[in-house]
Amino acid sequence: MQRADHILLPATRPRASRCIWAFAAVHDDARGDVPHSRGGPMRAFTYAFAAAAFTLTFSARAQTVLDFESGDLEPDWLVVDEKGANLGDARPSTWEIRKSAIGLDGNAVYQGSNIWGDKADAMLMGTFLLYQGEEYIDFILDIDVAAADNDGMGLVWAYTGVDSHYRVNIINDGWPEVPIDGEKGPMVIMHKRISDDEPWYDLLEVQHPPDYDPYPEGVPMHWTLEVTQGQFKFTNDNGDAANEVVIEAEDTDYEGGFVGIQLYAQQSEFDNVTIVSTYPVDPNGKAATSWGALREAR
Ligand SMILES: [Ca+2]
Ligand SMILES: [Ca+2]
Ligand SMILES: [Ca+2]
Repeated sequence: MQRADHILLPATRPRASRCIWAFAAVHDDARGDVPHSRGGPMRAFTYAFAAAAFTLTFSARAQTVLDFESGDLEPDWLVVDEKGANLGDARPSTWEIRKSAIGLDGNAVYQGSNIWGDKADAMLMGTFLLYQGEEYIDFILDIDVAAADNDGMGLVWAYTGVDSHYRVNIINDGWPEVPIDGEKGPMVIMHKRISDDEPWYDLLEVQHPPDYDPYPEGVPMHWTLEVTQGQFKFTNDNGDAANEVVIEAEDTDYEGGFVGIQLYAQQSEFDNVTIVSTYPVDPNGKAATSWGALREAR
């Protein structure tokens, strides 16, 4: 039991993890309640029930669903804006939870400022919203999205600092104006953050039209990010208003960290963030970065 605790329980327990242990308890009770059964229907039922409970335990264990219905960003989420020197429009971000105005599911998280950077407009940057409940190594993240503007929006993962993470962004407008890596919108682009000053990001992969289909504004979309052993795959269904966008890249130095959202001059809503860890053991015991250290470094 000691070993199971160590492997299965995250340092910070999301609600989903508590469900797991409820299922596990049911499993144990089911075995204990029929000590005199020696076969027949009751025994078959017991095994079937135990198997079902195990399946539920296994599938429910690693899933976290964040639907914003509580109305509070804290304690699950942390806002991080780029430092002033990395911003061309430094108005602070305005992440808030509101009743969706762009067709998402009840309450959604919305960012309404036009914060963007850097000053020379050489790289897409701006603001992050980070899920601080758990760190992830291999995972599948699903999220509902709706954009009210045509600028940069995307996901970050393996976030251990503003200067250390991976990200994917989609943008329909023609920015950045003087791209340091030569890539400007419209595009879908995947990067690895390597520094807090120029050049900020290493290019991993990029697609422009006609390979990249610009996203619809004001239409709910669904994004999926799959990360497995340093292989990254991002999919945007484009709300069935345009062709699906798929981009893939890899990095053999990949380790893991926190996940979140990143925006550049974009006002948009997000909802139903669903994260399933596909890593064989809980990553929290292995991750080098504590959230406290991350907070200090922001
Ligand atoms: Ca919601
Ligand atoms: Ca624009
Ligand atoms: Ca804008």
